[in-house]
Amino acid sequence: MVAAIVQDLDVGNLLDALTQAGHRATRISSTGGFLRRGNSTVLIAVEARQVDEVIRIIKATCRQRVELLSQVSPALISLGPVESPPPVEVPVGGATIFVWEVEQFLY
Ligand code: 2BA
Repeated sequence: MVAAIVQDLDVGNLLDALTQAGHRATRISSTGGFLRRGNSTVLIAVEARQVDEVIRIIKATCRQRVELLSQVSPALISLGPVESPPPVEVPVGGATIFVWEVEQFLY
């Protein structure tokens, strides 16, 4: 089982490339624990010999981007005008990939 957490901007191209290469995939909408922004988790069950190819496809279709993270909490803003520090740049992606063995696979 390959699970890839990818940015929503990349998931369409990833699903296209996987299906064109003959793989089956499931997209689950997910949320990153750090930024609390939406991302996508794609599950791809393949034979062990196909894992490298799937990882190549993920790397070819998902790229790194920079997200801006505001350092002022909404709670502080609600107290009145505050001088906000500049947002912090956070690199995200291309993809966070997990691979594990599947014990049973039933239709
Ligand atoms: P987020 O948790 O929203 O993290 C977004 C980006 O923020 C991360 O990008 C990383 O650059 C940074 N980041 C995360 N935790 C941090 C921390 N404690 N301190 C400083 N910077 C931090 P990526 O590493 O590319 O991760 C993208 C998304 O992949 C994550 O979104 C999360 O949904 C998932 N992910 C990453 N590592 C994971 C892990 N070990 N287990 C489960 N999910 C993971």
